[in-house]
Amino acid sequence: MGIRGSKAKKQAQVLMLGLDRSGKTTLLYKLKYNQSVVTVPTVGFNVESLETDRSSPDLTVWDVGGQRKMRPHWKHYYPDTAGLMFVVDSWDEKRQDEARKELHRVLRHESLKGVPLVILANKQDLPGCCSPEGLSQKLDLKRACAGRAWFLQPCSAITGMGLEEGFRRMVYLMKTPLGQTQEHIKLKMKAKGFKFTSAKKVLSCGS
Ligand SMILES: Nc1nc2c(ncn2[C@@H]2O[C@H](COP(=O)(O)OP(=O)(O)OP(=O)(O)O)[C@@H](O)[C@H]2O)c(=O)[nH]1
Ligand SMILES: [Mg+2]
Repeated sequence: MGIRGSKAKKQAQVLMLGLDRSGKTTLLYKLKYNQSVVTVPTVGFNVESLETDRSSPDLTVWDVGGQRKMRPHWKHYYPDTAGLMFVVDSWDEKRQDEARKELHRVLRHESLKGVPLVILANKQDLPGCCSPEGLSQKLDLKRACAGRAWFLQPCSAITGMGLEEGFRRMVYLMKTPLGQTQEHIKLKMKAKGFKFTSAKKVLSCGS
């Protein structure tokens, strides 16, 4: 842990879930180190700290393995979650129904009631991938996300496109009262300059 002045900055816990191979670990390390890492399926979790600007809490991001055998353990990470990110493979159409079921199951959990959600529509670099609008319909987001602040962010963990924006939107949603429309959020985000300044590895386990 580094020393960063006399007053410790607040930390907010962000839980990142999604099916196996959706790209969670790849995107976390791309965002943090701007490096494309070769991943293996995460057994357990990775956790990284991301620093934000002075007016926002730093983020502790938990990347939990998404294989079937890992999913019963997801609930142990729910307490103290300030923001939920759900990563979906936009290219692998065959698994989008499975992704929808898992997402809806997660959102029904009492501990995550009202927690803001950012869906990361990953792998947008692949030709023929599902559009964000198409994915929104396939995941039935409007219905499943009623009662919580949410945003769907297209991204690619390989090129880095949309990653910072996705986490920026998460910070924004955590600070914004419910009831704001997606368009309103887009407009506000354009006007705001928010940057991750640096990031520090806290602990890595699993993969
Ligand atoms: N083309 C492309 N490939 C990606 C992208 N993101 C991840 N991948 C690839 O998808 C595979 C799975 O990525 P991981 O990051 O290990 O997936 P994960 O969600 O962490 O999987 P689990 O740990 O099993 O839950 C790897 O071969 C990545 O290189 C992307 O945006 N575009
Ligand atoms: Mg992983």
